Amino acid sequence: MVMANNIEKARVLIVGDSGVGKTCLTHLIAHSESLTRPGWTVGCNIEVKLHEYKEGTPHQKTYFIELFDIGGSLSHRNTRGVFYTTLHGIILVHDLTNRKSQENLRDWLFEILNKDGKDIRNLSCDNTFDPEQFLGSTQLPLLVVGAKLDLSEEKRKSNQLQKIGSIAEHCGSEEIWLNCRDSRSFAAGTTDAVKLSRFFDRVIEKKNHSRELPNASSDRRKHASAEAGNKISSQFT
Ligand SMILES: Nc1nc2c(ncn2[C@@H]2O[C@H](COP(=O)(O)OP(=O)(O)OP(=O)(O)O)[C@@H](O)[C@H]2O)c(=O)[nH]1
Ligand SMILES: [Mg+2]
Repeated sequence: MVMANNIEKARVLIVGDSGVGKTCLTHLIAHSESLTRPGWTVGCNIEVKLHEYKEGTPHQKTYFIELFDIGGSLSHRNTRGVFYTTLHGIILVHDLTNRKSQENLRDWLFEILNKDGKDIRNLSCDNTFDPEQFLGSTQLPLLVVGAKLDLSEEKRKSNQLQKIGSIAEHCGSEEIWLNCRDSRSFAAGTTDAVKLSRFFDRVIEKKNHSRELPNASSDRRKHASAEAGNKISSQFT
């Protein structure tokens, strides 16, 4: 039997505006069940998911994915930076019935990357932060989740992700739309379950890669910072 403390860990941050559904989503991922009445998250709520890396291949290995579900309320803005120091992936969550919550994902990304990659701090005021370029060069895996699909008649009918102009398109990441209160949303074998599993595989690869090359990420960061400084970024929407 594998001892729990021999299992390696990788960490994913789950961010987005208050009330978009992060705690429901986190619970669903970790426990495969729905959570009907979550309270507002104060600080950070941590859940753990056992993930089979490269399941079904000779490289299969069990990992812990630590899910850091960050309270989205504005009042915690100044203190939540402590959670951004070690991370191997980010899930950006928005509410499909609230367009503003999608637009705000850019600010969330900036808040995290700015903390993690201190080199880009000075770019905050002159609008030159380009998340796509920065993410590309840090190779930090990203997943975008649109919650409350059950409440969005329009999105349910269209039955297709409209990625054009979205942050997922801009950053070249996958996007999932779902009802976080439906325990079947990540049922085995569904497209969304496969997307999530692939995302966690990339998170683990990111972790293993940064361990192998301890200096590489800071080199890349410097490079990204220099490049981002040369580029005027556009708005997402
Ligand atoms: N109908 C529906 N309700 C949802 C869904 N996801 C979340 N909710 C509800 O939305 C409310 C807020 O969800 P939370 O998961 O607490 O939101 P949060 O993003 O964690 O909010 P903070 O902790 O304040 O940052 C709760 O009442 C949930 O039950 C969904 O997919 N569909
Ligand atoms: Mg919460």
